[in-house]
This record gives sequence, structure tokens and C-alpha cells, in this order.
Amino acid sequence: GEVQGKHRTGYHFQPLKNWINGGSCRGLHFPHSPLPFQLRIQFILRSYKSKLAGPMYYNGFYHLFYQYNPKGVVWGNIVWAHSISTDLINWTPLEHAIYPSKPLDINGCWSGSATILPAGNGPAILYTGIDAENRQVQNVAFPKNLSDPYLREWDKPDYNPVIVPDAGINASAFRDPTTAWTTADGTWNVLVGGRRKHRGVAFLYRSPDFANWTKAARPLHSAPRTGMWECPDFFPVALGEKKGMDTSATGDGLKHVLKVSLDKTRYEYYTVGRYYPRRGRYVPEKTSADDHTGLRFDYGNFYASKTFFDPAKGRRVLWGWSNESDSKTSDVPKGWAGIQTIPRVVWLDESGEQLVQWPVEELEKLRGEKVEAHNVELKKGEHHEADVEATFEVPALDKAEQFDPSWRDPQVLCSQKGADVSGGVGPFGLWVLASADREERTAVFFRVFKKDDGKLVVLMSHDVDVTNSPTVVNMFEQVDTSVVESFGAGGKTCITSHVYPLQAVGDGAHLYAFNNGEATVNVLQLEMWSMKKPKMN
Ligand code: DQQ
Repeated sequence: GEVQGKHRTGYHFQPLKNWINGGSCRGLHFPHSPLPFQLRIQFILRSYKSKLAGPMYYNGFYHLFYQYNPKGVVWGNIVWAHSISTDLINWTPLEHAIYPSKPLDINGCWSGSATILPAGNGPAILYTGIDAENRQVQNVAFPKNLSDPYLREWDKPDYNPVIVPDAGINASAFRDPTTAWTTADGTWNVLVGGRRKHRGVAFLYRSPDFANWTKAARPLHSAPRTGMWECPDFFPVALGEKKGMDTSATGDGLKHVLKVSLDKTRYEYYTVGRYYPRRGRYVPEKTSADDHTGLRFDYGNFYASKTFFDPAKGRRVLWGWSNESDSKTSDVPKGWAGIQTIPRVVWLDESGEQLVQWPVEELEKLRGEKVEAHNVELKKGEHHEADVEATFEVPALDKAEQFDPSWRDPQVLCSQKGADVSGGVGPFGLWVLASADREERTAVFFRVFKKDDGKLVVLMSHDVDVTNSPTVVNMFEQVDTSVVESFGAGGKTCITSHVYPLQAVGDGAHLYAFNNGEATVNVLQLEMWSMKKPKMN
């Protein structure tokens, strides 16, 4: 692991305040506990300022469009900035793709999505314009010149806006069109996020030609008391296969996923369900809680995510935006900042009930020197310096603590049973971004419990322990942010955290394996690589 120093100008810093107030402990249960415990942890490089608008792959290039304020350090003046890449890792910036230019988007070009049109007709972008009356309207844009491999310039046809809020729609809660998909007769379908009182809504619109859109009689889906649904994402996933599917794919061998970003709580949840194209309805399965208590892509700092189908590698790629806080008072000292997480491949788990995520393989290009450790035995209280793909094995589980059925919220449990609270089986795991004296450290760890029926429950957590005080923001000018992204249980449980160490930076950043539980744990394998710097804009 490596903490990157400041690597380009115009790079704003983030204070400690919000991150510390934001809670440092997160976790959850794995419904099915796999053994041995596999864990992949990444210290990733800060990659982008600001948040995602719409990613896509077209003609050999990955395009990242993101919400950006060219004028200042706070959210505002939103345009679609544009970078391209051939490998999702090294990025080249281009001129802004979409920016306020007409009454239909003069107050901002907000989130949306790209759709690749069939028959060589290139990509189209649907995005939310904030119009001259401050209404949220949906506009379409096309590349000015399809033979430009970079697709630098985008045109907004005069027939825009293509979707306006009708009398039944709240014009300030109507945004973020999805990637469009086709149904049987070639009809286009798209979702727009919204809210009716406290009910979150995914409005459905249909079009024969991508230009004329009509609202369906009923929304595709909605759920009570979830508030505004921002950045909806709706896509098919293959049954029993890792391969990704085009957004328009249909058939028996698939299910659908609906993800929404909750403005109210600033986190995302998804359901797995069935899509009925003719009825224009999506029905989550019983195993998918649909009241925002269910599954999340990530239990850490992760929002406004999007997926896209990558035909070059036959995979669906998920990208999230990670930011500390949306509050203006903190944005000012912190600067306009935010991170795109490393893109993750996403597919349906064998159970067909939840998604699995794993960082794109291209990330491995950045791997430098490798360090390996095998079969290290960790007795209680022991720690070994190492640096990160780790596999732990617990030979005997009889010391597992009893699971109290009243424990409902893994985050609460995690805050009571942190990495230093000794237990039966676990806590064991890794301290990352740790100073040599381990005063500063972020624990990524497991703890195993036994239920009355003999089943095991595993808690995976991040526990951040940074000794510096939030009042010394100015001292950190030289230090870059680090992000810890963890993928547990082969990618079923993901946690993203921001960590702001004072000592544990550069050569001062260490990694240790630790065990604070009674049961001995074997580190079957621990591999670690230093990470090289990509070309980042
Ligand atoms: N941010 C965008 C909106 C979206 C929200 C504006 C997500 O389109 O709803 O920058 O954080």
C-alpha cells in the first residue's frame, strides 16, 4: 500500500472534520458465511474531482463524464466534464462535453446517462437540464462528429427538452435519466428519478425514436418513505454467469437490478427482481428488502453510482462517487473534491439474490513490487508486519461468541465490538495505513459469531483510529487523501472509507495482520503490491 502525495496542481484538500464526525465504523453480516475468509483491500489513488454523470464505452475508448464546477470550490455551475481512457486506469482530459448554453439547461447540466444507439448510430446522452425557470427537464445530446474518435463536441438538437415535468410531477424532484433500453418492437424506455411526497419514484418514459418521449401510465417502480430517488440505475444480470449483459437484453436467463441513491440518507440501495417489459413494471424479489434496509453496493462512502455495459470485455462495470459530505460549510474549506472509486465489475452471485463486485482487472497493471507471506499463524494478541489480498483460515470455530438475535444493525454492533475489543473468533484482520507505533491505524477485520441454530454470522468492519485532531487542517497540505476499499466474501460485501493519517503516510505507512480473538487464525496467504501512479488527467 502506498499513500500518494500531492500529484497535480489544482488539487484541493479535504479536512478531517466531516470524516471524523461521519462515523468511523461500518460493518455488516454476511448472510452466508464462507470459509476461509477472503479479503481484498486496496489503497487506491485519488482519481477524480467531483462526481459521476455517465460512463460509457464506444469504439475503443472508455468515456467518463462527470459533474464538475469549473468556476469554484463549492457545488454549482455544473457541467459535464469529460475524460477518456483505453484501460479505465490512465485518463486523458478533454474539453467539457455538455455545459449550459440554452434556456433548457442554462442553470446547470446535471446527471444523466449515455446510451449506445444500435446500427452504428453512435452514442446519445440524456441528461437533466436546469432550465431558465429552474425546472428539471430532460435533454438529449449527440456527438457533433461521429468520426471524431474522442467525441469531443456534443450537439443539443432544437427539439429539446425531450421530457418536461407534467402537472403531476414535482419539477424540483425529477432528474438523472438512466441509460435507455429497447423492448420487443424496438421501443426505447428510460427512467427518470423522482419523488411524490415521501415516496421515491422511478418514472418510466417511452419513445419510438429517442426524440419523442411519452410518460407510461405507471412508474416502473416506487417505494414508500424512501424520499427522492437520485441516479436510478436499472440493468439486467445473467443467472449463474459472471458475464455482463447489454442494458436491452431480455430472456429467461436473467434477472434485473434496480439501484437508487437516496437523497435523504445519502446512501444507495438495490433490489434484485423481475422486469415485465410489456407491463412496464419491475417487481423486487421477496429476498430483496425494498424499504432502504436492504442491500447496498457499498457500506461505506459511496454514492451516485452508475453501471455501464462494456462490450469489449463482456462485463458490466460499476462506478461510484465517494465524497465526505455534501454540506456547503465543509465544502468551502475542503475545496471541490470527491473521488471516483476504482471501477468494479458487477455480477449476480450464485444464490441469485445479491450482487458481487470486484475491481477491474486492469488495476493490476499498476501493481509494482510484490510481497508475499504464506501460512503465518496468528495467536491472540499477535501482530505481524506485512503489507493486499489476504486469505485467513480459522481452524476451529468453537470459540465463536454467541450471536444475540436482538442485534439488528451491523454498524451499531461494529461500534460496540471494535477491532480492539477481544473476542472468541476474531476480531482478526489487517491494520492498514498504520504508523510504525500503530498509534494510527485502520482496522479491516472480521469477527465470527454463532447463532442458536449453529449457523455462523460474520461481521466485517472498518475501524478507523487516527490520533490527529480535526482542528489542524492546515498542516495537511502535503498529504493526500487515501481511500480504503475492501471487498469481503469474494466481493459480496464492500466498504469504502476515507482515511486521513498524519504519520502513516508514504514510507511511514505500514500494514499488519492482527488477531485479538481467542481462536488461532492462519493467514493462508497475504500478497501485497506497491501501486504505481497512473496517468491521471
Ligand atoms: N447530483 C446531481 C444531480 C443528482 C445529484 C447534480 C446526485 O443530478 O441528483 O450535480 O448527488
